Amino acid sequence: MLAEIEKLHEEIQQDLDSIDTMEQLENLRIQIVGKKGKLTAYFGALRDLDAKDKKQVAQRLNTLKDTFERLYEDKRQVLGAAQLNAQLEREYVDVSLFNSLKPHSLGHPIMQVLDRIVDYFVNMNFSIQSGPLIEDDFHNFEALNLPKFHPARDMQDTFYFKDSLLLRTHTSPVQIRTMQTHSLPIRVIAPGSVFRRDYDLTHSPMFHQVEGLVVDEAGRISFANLKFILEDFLRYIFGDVRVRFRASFFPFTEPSAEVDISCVFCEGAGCRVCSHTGWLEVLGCGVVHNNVFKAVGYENVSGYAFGLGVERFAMLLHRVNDLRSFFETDLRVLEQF
Ligand code: 2NM
Repeated sequence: MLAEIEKLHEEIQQDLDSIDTMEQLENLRIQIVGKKGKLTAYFGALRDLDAKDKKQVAQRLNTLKDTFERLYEDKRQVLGAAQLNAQLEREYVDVSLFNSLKPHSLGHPIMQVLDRIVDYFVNMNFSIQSGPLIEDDFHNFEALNLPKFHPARDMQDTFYFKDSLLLRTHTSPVQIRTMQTHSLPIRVIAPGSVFRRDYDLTHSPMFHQVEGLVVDEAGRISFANLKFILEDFLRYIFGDVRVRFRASFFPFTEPSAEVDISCVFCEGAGCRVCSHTGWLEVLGCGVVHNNVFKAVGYENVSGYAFGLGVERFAMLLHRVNDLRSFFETDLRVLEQF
C-alpha cells in the first residue's frame, strides 16, 4: 500500500504540473480529496489494516494530504494571478485617449485678450513685471503724485485693510517698484488684476490692467515716441481704426492724454455704444510727472507711461455689453470665445 501511495504522490505532482485552468484544478481536487477521491479512499482503507501498518500508512497519508493541500494552494494562487492579469489585459482602458476626444480649451476670453496685448509689447522689446496685489499707501498713491486728500484715495473707491494696507487700484505700484530696483533704461509693462469698489454693467470690483512705462536719460524719450507706439498697438489690436489723442489730466503724468479709436460698431458714423460721437475711449497715457521720478530718487530722466483696462478691450473686441458675463463662469457663454 505504501508503494501505491508513493505512486499517487508522483501522479498528483505530474497532474498539477500540467494543469492550466481553475476548472482543471477543481476537478483534480475532487479526484484526490473529494468524497470519492483517491486519497479519501486510502483513508477509508485504513480500517482494514492491522494496528502496526495502520499507524505507518496513516502517517504517510497525512503527509501526502498536507503536501497536496500546500501544492493545491500554490497552484490556485498562480492561476488566480494569471486570471487577474488576463482580465486586466482584456479590460484595459487608455485614459489618455479619452481626453483627446474633448475639445481643447482656448482659455478665458479675458486671458486671450490679455495675451494678445502682452504679445505686442513683448515683440516691441518690453519686459513683463509683476508685484503684490496688497499694496501700501506709498506705492499705490503717494509716489504717484496723488495728494493726501485726492478723491481716488476715498474709502468709496478703494478696498482698505487695517495698517493703511490696501488692494492695489491700478498696476502703477509695479512701475514704482521697478524704478526703485532697476537702473535706466526702463522699458516694462505690468499686466495684472486690480481692485476698485465698483459694480455695474461696465465695472467689476476686480478687473485687469496693462500699464506700460518707458524711462531713459532726459531728452531721449518724447511724447512722439508714445504717440507712435500706441497708434501702432491699437491698430494691431483693433485692425483698421482711426486713432486720436485728446488732452486730459492724470496726477502722475504731465502732459496727459486720453486715446480714442473710431467706433468699432458704427465705424465712426455714430451709434449708442459711442454715444453718437463716433469715438471710443480706450487708453490713458502721458509723460511721467517729475514728482513721480522724485519719489523714486530718479534725476535727469524722462519717460512716458500708459494704462488700459483689459475687460474694456475684450468687451469692444467681442461686442459684449455686460462685463459681468465674463465673470459668471457660465460655460455656455465662455465656450463662444
Ligand atoms: C495710466 C495713464 C497714464 C501710469 C503712470 C505710471 C507711473 F508709474 F509711471 F507713474 N504708471 N502708469 C499711467 C499714466 C497710467 O492709466 C490710465
